[in-house]
This record gives sequence, C-alpha cells and structure tokens, in this order.
Amino acid sequence: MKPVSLIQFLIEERRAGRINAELSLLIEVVARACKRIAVATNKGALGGVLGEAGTGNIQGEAQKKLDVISNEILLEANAWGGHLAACASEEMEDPQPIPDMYPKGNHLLMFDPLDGSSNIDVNISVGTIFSVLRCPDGVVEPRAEHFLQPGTTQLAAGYVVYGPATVLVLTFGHGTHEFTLDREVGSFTLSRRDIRIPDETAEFAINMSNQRHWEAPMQRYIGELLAGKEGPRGKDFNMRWVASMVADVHRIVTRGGVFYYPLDAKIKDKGGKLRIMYEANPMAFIIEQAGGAATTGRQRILELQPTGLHQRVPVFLGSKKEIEVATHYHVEADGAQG
Ligand code: AFP
Repeated sequence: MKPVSLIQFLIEERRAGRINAELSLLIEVVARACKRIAVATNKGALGGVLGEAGTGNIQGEAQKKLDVISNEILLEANAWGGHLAACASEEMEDPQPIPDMYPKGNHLLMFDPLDGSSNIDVNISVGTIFSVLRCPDGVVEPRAEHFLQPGTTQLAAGYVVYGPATVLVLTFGHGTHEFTLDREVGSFTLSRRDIRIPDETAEFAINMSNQRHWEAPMQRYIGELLAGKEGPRGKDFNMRWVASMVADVHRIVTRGGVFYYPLDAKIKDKGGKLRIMYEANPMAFIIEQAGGAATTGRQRILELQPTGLHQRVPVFLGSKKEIEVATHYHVEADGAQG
C-alpha cells in the first residue's frame, strides 16, 4: 500500500468534513514544531541541551533546558500562522496571546512541551502532549477562563513520543491514528489507522513507591493485581513504569494496558499529580477514541469542568474493563462511607 503522509491524511479529513482548513494548518504547524523538538532531543549531550535551565515553572518544578527550548519552539511556530487565538503551556502561568502584528484564528492550543523531562538526561523517551479547543465566540483576547472547557469539547488532541522512533498519535474525535516520522524524508507517515486498545489486559503502570500513601480502594485494587493467579483476579499481572506519561500511554496504545496516577496523601491538597488541561484531557480523548476508558477513579475525565489552567487530577486510563474495575472499587468505597 502507498504510504499516506500526515498532510495527505489532513487533506482527506478536510474533504470528509471532519476538520476545517484552520485546524488542519494548526496540526501541520504543531507537527513541524515537534520535528524540531525531536532534532533537539536526538542531539543529546552533543547539542548542549541536557541539564537544568536554572529556572522554575509555574508548578514550582525545576525546568530542564529542553523544557524551555521545546516551549519556545512551539510558541514561535504557532505565533504567525493565523490559526490561533492564544496558547497555554505547562511552562507558563498565563496564556500567551498572539502578537498584534499577526492575524488571529479561532483556536486555543494547550501543550506540555516536554513531558517526562526528568528522563531526558538518562536518554529515556520523552514527549509533547497537546490539546485544541475552539475559542469562545466573540472573545478577542482569550484569558485563562476561556480555556476552562470540559475535555468533551476538544477538537483535537495528540502526543509525540521522542523514542527510538518519533511517533505522533492524533485524534479529531473520529478514531485514533498513529504517524511515524520518516527521518530521511522528513515527514510523518501514517503507520496505524483506527487504533483499538484491547478491553482486557494483564499489564499495569503505576509508581509503586507511593503505595503506602494511596487511598484504601487503590490499595485493595493493586493488592489484588499483585496477588496474581492465587488472588481474587485469578491471573498474573505484569508491571511497567517509564515515568514519562507519553511513553507509558504509547505502550497502552500499542498493546493495551492500564496507567494510574491516583490521589495519594502526599498530593491530596494539589488534587493529583497530572494536569487536566494539557495531560489528562488530551490523553483521555486519545484513549477513548481508541476504545479505552479514562477516569479520575470516580468520574469520566472528559466530563470534568476544569477550574484552573494548571489544575491537577488523578488519572486512570487504558483498557476499558480494567479501568472499570479500579473505578468501581473507588465509587463503591465512597458509597460505603456514605
Ligand atoms: P516530569 O515532566 O517532571 O518528568 O514529570 C513527568 C510526569 O508528569 C508524567 O509524565 C509521569 O507519568 C509522571 O510525572 C511521573 O511521576 P513520578 O516521578 O511521580 O513517577
């Protein structure tokens, strides 16, 4: 079969009436920026890009040089095309307006420019996550409140994983599709159309070092997975944890599995670890479009009404039947508590 480039795929989506020209351009621009991030990450120590930037982001986390570089690449690439009303990033407290000298579009773009950045220095996969919303009608200077739309309203979501291969996974709400970067040609090429995540799995991802801080239903659920064949689940489970959400999610998108970043006593005050607008929502959209499920342990992620640009939430996502079991345990425990 003839390879399908990302551009060809976008043109076909436009012809099918699933996206408009502005959204198509937006995805092209983001993909182009991610190619530049891939080049920067691939250079490693030779590019002088490893290590700390010596600054902190809005979350109080130390920024890596590549966090800052990736953020700048995405901002710069998206400033002048006329497809955006504003963008927001993990690395910036407030949304970034489009400079006055450029035309404005009708879309809002949010991104985590380099997720998993603590893995960069040890040469483990990192990635970019992004989500696209429509700018509310009549809003000319979008502020944070205009981004606070539930995940169900996302027009597009995607991530790029910078691993042994650079891979883009994308959804417009009509299935989840994967594109692999052909480095020689310099273009993303469709590698899997309409990805399906199996409903059942025997592989889970969680940071086990937090176990003693988890809530009771999470303790119960993971305890049962660890008990294996002899336990109530009657089968052995395997565990993986890359600590780059993009890489952990990409494994699930490739062979199924489940990913958990639950609430625990250490992060309870913050509401969770992962950010709703540019981590949980786009990943939940991608996973649901591939037939999986995504909840906070209590509620469907995509239905949450966000209250802050950098708000954090617990994240349970992946193979549907397994997420249902974990979510059921939480809802049941809440019910028992009255
Ligand atoms: P960094 O970008 O600071 O490395 O955080 C990555 C992340 O947000 C997400 O990609 C991982 O799944 C999660 O944090 C890992 O968290 P732990 O370090 O607590 O395992």
